[in-house]
Amino acid sequence: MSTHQFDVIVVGAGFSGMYLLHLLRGRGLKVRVLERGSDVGGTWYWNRYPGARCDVESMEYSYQFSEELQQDWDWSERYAPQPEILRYAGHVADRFDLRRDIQFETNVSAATYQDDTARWRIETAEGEVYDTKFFIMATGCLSSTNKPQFKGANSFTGPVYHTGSWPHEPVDFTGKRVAVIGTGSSAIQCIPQIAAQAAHLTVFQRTANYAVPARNGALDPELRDAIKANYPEFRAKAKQVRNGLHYPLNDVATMSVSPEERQAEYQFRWDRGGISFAGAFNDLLLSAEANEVAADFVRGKIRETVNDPKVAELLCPKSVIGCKRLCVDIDYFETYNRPNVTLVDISEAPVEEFTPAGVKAHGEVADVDAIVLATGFDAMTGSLLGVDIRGRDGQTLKDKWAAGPCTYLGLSTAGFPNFFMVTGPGSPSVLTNMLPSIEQHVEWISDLLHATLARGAQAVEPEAQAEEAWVEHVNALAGRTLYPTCNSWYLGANVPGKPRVFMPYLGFPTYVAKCDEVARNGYSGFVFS
Ligand code: NA7
Repeated sequence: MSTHQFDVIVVGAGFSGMYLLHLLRGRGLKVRVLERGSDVGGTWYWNRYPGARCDVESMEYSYQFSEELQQDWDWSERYAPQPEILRYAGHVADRFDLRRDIQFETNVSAATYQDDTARWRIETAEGEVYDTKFFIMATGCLSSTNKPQFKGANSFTGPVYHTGSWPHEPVDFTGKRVAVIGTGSSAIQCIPQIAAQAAHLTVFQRTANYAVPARNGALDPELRDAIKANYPEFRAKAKQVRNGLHYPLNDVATMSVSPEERQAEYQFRWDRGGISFAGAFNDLLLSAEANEVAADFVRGKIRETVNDPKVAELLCPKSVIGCKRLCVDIDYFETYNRPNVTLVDISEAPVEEFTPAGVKAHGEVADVDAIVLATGFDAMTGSLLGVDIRGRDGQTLKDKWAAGPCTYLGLSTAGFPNFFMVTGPGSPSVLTNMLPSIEQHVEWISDLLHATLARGAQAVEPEAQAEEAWVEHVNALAGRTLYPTCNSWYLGANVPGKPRVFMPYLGFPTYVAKCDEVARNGYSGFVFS
C-alpha cells in the first residue's frame, strides 16, 4: 500500500477546511482535505431537515477574505435557508477550484504522531494512509450527532431520522403521523414545517426552550447595497462586538432603567427579530435578576401566543435565558395552536421506549409512522474524539481529555505537536458568528505554520503551562457568568457521561487580541523544536 505524502492534511471540507485549503495552497503548501461527505459544506451538507436555516443574518454569515466574493454573492433572505448556504459553499469551491484537492467520502479513523520523524500518519476507514507534517482537524463544533439509546430503538417499524444527518432526498410527511423528540434549535426550526405537512405531530419535550422571532423575509435590496458599499467597515465593526456580530448592543444594566424603558427595549428587539434580543442590556448573563426580567418578557410572549394555557405553561422555560443558545424561530409557538399538534412533557419521566408502533412515555404509546430525533450533537469534542488521535509517546487525545478538553487558545494541545483544531474547545467558536471566527483561526494557524517552517523547526506545540493557564482563564471567564448554571451542550451536559466543562471562550475581541499578542511575541506559549 502506498503512503501519500503531504505538507498538511485537513479533515473536513466545511467552511474551515475550505478556507484552510485555499489559504495554505496559495502559500505554496501541498494540502489535501479529507471529507466524509460527498461534497463541501460541512454542517450545511448534513443538516438538511425541513426549515434548516442559519440564525445569523445572511449578510454576516459569509466569508470576508475575498472582497470580490462578498460583492458578487447575493443572498435572497434575511436568514439564509440551508439549501442556499450549501449553494454558497459550492460556489466558493468552484470559484477557488477547491475540489481538486478534496477527497470526498473519506472517513479519517486514526492519526498518530511519529516521534522519530515528527510527522503524522493518518489512516482512513477506507484503508488509505497519509504522511503529513501538519495535521488539522476542521471538523466543526456540531458534527457528531447525539443519538440517545432509547430502549427498543430497533423495534420501531417506521423510519427514524436525525436532524443532523438528514437524507438527501426530500422526506414527505404528507398524511403521516410524526414524532419529534427534542425542542432545541433544530426542532424549533423543523416542527412548524413538519406540522404543516403531517397528519399529526407529537412533540416530546424534555426542557422548554426560549425562542425569539426571526422576522425573516426577502433581503431588503437597499440594506444589502448599503452594506456592500462598505463591507470591510461593516465587518470591522462586528469584530468589536463580543460575539462578532453586527448587532445593537445596549451597554446599559437592566435594572438601571425604569420598568417601562426595559419593556420598550425588549419590545423593540422582539419586533426587530433575531438574537439581538440578547443585547437588550449588558448584563443578561451576568445578573440573575436581570436575566429573570428578560426571561419573563419572553414567557409573557409565549402565553400571549399559545391559546391553551396548559400548553403555554409547558412551553414556558424555567431556566436562565441565553444560557443555552437562544433559538430564533419562525411560527414555532404558533404551531402549538394547530389541531394536529400534541405536546408531551417528558421533563419528569423520560421516553420509556420505542415500540413497533411508536414512542412510549407516561405509559402511553403515541402511534406514529416516523420519528425525528432532534436530539442535538456531541458538541465541540465529539468529532475530535471520534478519531483515534495519538500524540507524543502514543498518548491518546481521549485519555488526555478524560476530565474535559485542555487546549491552548482552543487551537492546539500540549503533547500533540504540529496538530491544530479550528474552532476547538477553548476558542470563542459557537458563541460567535462562526465565519469570522473561522477566518481568524485559519489565518492565525497558517501564519504559525509558516513561522515554524521559516525557523526550520520540525515541530511546534504549546507548553503545558501555557495551556493550563488558558484552561483556567476560559473557566474563570465562564465562572463569572450564568452560563454554567444550565445543562447546555456548551458544558457537554447533554451527553450522558461527558465531563461537565464549559468549552467556548467568552469574548471575540479579547480572544483575537490575545492571539495577536502571542504571535507578536514570537508565539509565546509555544515551543519550536
Ligand atoms: P440541542 O440544542 O442540543 O437540542 C437537543 C434537544 O433534544 C433538546 O431539547 C434536548 O433536551 C433534547 N434531547 C436530547 N436528548 C434527549 C433524550 N434522551 N430524550 C429527550 N430529549 C432529548 O440540539 P439542536 O440540534 O437543536 O441545536 C444545536 C445547535 O445547532 C443550536 O444550538 C444552534 O447553534 C444550531 P434537553 O434540553 O437536553 O433537556
